[in-house]
Amino acid sequence: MKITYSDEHRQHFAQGEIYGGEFVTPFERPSRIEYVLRELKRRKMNEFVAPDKLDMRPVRKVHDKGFLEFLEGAWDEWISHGFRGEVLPTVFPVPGLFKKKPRFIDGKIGYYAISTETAITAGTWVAAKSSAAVALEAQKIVSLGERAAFALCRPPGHHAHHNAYGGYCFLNNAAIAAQGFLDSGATRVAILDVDFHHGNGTQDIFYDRDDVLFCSLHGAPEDAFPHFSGYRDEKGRAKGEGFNFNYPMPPGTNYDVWSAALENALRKIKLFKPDALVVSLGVDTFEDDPISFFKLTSQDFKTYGAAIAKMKLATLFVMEGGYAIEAIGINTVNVLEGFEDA
Ligand code: SP5
Ligand code: ZN
Repeated sequence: MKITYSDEHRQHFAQGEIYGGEFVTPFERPSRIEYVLRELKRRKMNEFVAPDKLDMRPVRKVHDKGFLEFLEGAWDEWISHGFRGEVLPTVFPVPGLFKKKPRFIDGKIGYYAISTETAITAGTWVAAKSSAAVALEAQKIVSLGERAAFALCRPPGHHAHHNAYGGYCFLNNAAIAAQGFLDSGATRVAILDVDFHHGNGTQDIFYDRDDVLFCSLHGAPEDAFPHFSGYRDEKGRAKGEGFNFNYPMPPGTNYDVWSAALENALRKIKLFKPDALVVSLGVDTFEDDPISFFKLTSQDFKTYGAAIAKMKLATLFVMEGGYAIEAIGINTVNVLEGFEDA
């Protein structure tokens, strides 16, 4: 299958995140993508396509105008105040505080951020736009008739809301691609999120809509980031009710349990009869992932790639998380190979 990719992801290389009270090198780093590229080449998956300049139209349909302006200008504004570190939130509105957008940069960061591990740096906006462009290019390839494509996106996207960033995500690449499918003539699009973390951003963006079905398999919010969403009773709102399915699972979840949830989600997707399927492909469900708690083996990734192929849908894989650096390539390409060999 064709793989879309841009070097511009390297423009986003934050130096630090707060983890366990320490300032550490972010788990989400440029080398993740190098490992995937290396493994793709090793297995002779060589059909790389560079993206066109980002079409902002689908981006503006899924993200808030003020939010996009904030992301674009945050670094310059930060620097203009004489700050010398990376852009990090220091304050958050809790429920009950009137949430009006502040004027000063610290207030705006807290207004738009969901968490602290996601630093904005000089190159973040360029990299975030290139990541969305990579997703949209792969969507175009599928809309033009290919059975499947892989968007090797970085930074990831599924934690980015209509008007919020965090969890290493700025623009919601999978949501933008789903919107791209609709704008290219699809009537219904399904999104299957297999990243270890709840796809809170994607859920937020499509929560009121019945043209995009969202199914997410993830670590239960009692124990896992993003902690405040991903419960089973979040089913959608208004017209969107019945078009959102969450599959929270506890620490230690292995493939027997995980694949039963996958089968259930695939049944919902089949009933929805989508014109295209977007897979938010995070491989942080791996047993050795440093920040997650599922127990999938490298072989399991191949097995579920094949299960997704059996849906016989036009399928777009969009890269999300995965932090067991050396295994990211093997596990990601196992999904793609399992899909292709099925
Ligand atoms: C795209 C994606 O996978 N984003 C994940 C962002 C997770 N950020 C916060 C993680 C906090 C993890 N705490 C784990 C304690 C485990 N020992
Ligand atoms: Zn994740």
